[in-house]
Amino acid sequence: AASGQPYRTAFHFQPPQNWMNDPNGQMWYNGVYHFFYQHNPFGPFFNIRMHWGHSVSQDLINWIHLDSAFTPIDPFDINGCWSGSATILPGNKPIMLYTGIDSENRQVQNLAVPKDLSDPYLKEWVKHGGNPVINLPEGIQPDDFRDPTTTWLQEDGKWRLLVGSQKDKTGIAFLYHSDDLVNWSKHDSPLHQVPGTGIWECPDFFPVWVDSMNGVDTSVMNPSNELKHVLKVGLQDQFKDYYVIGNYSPEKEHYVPEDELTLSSLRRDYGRYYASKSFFDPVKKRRIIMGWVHETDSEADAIAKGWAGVQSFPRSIWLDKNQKQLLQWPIEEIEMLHENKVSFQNKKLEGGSLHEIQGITASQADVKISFKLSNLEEVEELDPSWDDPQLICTESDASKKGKFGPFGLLALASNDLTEQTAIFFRVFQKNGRYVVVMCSDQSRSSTKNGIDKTSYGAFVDIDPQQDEILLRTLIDHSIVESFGGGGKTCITARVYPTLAIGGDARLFAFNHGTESVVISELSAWSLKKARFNKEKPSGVEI
Ligand code: DQQ
Repeated sequence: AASGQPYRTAFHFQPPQNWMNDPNGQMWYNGVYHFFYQHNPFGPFFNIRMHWGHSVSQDLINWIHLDSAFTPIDPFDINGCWSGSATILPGNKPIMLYTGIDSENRQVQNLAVPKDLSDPYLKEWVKHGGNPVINLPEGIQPDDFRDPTTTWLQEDGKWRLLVGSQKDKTGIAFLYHSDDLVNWSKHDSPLHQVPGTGIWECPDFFPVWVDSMNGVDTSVMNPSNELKHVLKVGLQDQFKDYYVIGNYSPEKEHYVPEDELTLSSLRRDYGRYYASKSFFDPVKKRRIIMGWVHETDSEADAIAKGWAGVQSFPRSIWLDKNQKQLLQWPIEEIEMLHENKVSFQNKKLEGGSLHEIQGITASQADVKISFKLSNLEEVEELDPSWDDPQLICTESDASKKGKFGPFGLLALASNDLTEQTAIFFRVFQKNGRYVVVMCSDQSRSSTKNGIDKTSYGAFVDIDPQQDEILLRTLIDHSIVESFGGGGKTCITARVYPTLAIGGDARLFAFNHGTESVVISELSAWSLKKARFNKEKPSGVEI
């Protein structure tokens, strides 16, 4: 981190400066990954007149920043180029659909295509002359209609897409059909809707294999029930992404989730994370998602920093073997940045002890740790009224001694531990079953005031008698992104240490429970800095 900029990230995507929110239009095309994002190029704060920032990469690690792909200058988007998605058409032709806020402040959906398919970076985009291609439906408020998904093609030759909306607080994913991607008609019934959830932002709808970690392209059919479909929506009122897993039949245009979408539905991340979007990577046959990690400091802080907003590290995403939830894992390319590996095995962490993980750069690291528990008969009963894991983590922070837990990592810790971001587990029993809670406690993350230091928490669906409790944490100066239970539960925290910065940050494994736990294995690496370069006008990388 440059002096005066201790919170710039080393390997999490950021634009050179100013505001960034949602990931948009990710795709792989002819050897290049494209990442677009909601961007205000004029300051480190949100402004409705959004542009589409654009960066390209060959490995999803090192990025080249290009000029904005879309600017709000046409009647159909003059008040903002909002979120949208890419589709690669048969014949290898990319298109983009995005929301424009038109000259009358209505949200409409627009189409754009690359100007020159032989430009490897697809720098210039041409907005379709007939925009908008989808107008505001009747009976919908002008600011309640946005964020088109990737389109998918089915056997009847028709393209489909979803647009997020609401009517009288019922969250809606409108379904549209088209033969030519230009003329769209709204299907009679939405793909899905749930009363009381408010507007659905940035819907993401995609198939997953029932028995493979591979990803699958959005248009793939489901002849022998080898696929399920995931619908993820962002609830603006909650500022949280939720998803359901279900069965989709394009013939009947019917989507039936296996569980209802509610405020206790599954989430891709239980921390600071929103507006996530996935895409299919044909090179490695995987589905990758990124999500917007918003600041938790103030607007004055943003102005002092000159920037606001980070993206989560790209994750592979697939269906768990139990078919009940998604699993996520940092993409393997992170290994390009690994250096200074330290590791050990079978180390007992007595109750009330700390073990420093030395030999790596603790402010820029990748840590994998697994805990083995025994004597689980001794586990505490979970208070039956404690059904909200976030509340458990808030009421029992990292300093509160339990029996099994808290144990985990103290990341971005200062010398005297006044600053620390604790990621930890507690194990309980309830009705004869074990319950594992994962927490990320930001309450001591910074000595600074005026920061939202909310603690996050979620259950991890594992049986600690059978399985070790795995934790992987990516630490990057001001972001701590954690994967519990091998990717079953993800929690991202945004933190601003004042002491635990750069070379002064330390990393510990800790056990603050009364029972000992065994670290069956630890591996940790320093991470090199990824390259983020601006393209020179000549087209040569600086
Ligand atoms: N952000 C965009 C909208 C979207 C929201 C505007 C979600 O298109 O609904 O920047 O964060």
